[in-house]
Amino acid sequence: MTTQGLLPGMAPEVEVLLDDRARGCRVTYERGFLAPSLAERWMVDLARELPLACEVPVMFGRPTPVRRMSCGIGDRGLRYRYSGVERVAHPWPAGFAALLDRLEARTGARFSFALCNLYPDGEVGLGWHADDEHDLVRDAPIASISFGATRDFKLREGRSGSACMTVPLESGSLLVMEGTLQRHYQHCVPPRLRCQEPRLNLTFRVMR
Ligand SMILES: O=C(O)CCC(=O)C(=O)O
Repeated sequence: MTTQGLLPGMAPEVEVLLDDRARGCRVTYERGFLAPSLAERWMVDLARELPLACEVPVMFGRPTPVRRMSCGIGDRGLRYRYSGVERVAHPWPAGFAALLDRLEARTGARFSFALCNLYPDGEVGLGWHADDEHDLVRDAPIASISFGATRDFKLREGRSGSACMTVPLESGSLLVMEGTLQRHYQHCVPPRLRCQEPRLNLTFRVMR
């Protein structure tokens, strides 16, 4: 895949959306982290090349098929287990070395794995959860790059209650969750029935 548009000169402003100093965590957002034409091309290439498969997570104790598709990509031999699903790393696509370098410069983390989620349309979302699984290095940053349809990302404190923040994640944007965020907050991508376009998201993680 082409890496044109990944040049450091592209980096625009970083917005701090949440700065919870008492708990040592924050969330930042960078619109236009990837050039729009690059984001568009990668969306098509990734959806075509990656072995995306529908998930059957265990919800309320029962395997429940969902229309969201996912797959893991990353360093050889890594696997990620969550909600009864296991994703074994498919090799990084061509062009990702430069992306990983750029994410490292931006976050200080060398990501070893990314979970790819494909939402075919706005009926499909992802429920409240924290990325706090055993396979992840605790408190390492998680970097999320979005492609395609803009979808809301919500954040809430604790494990119940309403959202304290809603961010429309635009194509080519980078959202970074840092510090102890996964211990104290949950996030979700709620359904948006009016949205008919697909969206693809990559969350880069540091595995144990
Ligand atoms: O699609 C997104 O923006 C969020 C994905 C997510 O929360 C996850 O992979 O854990």
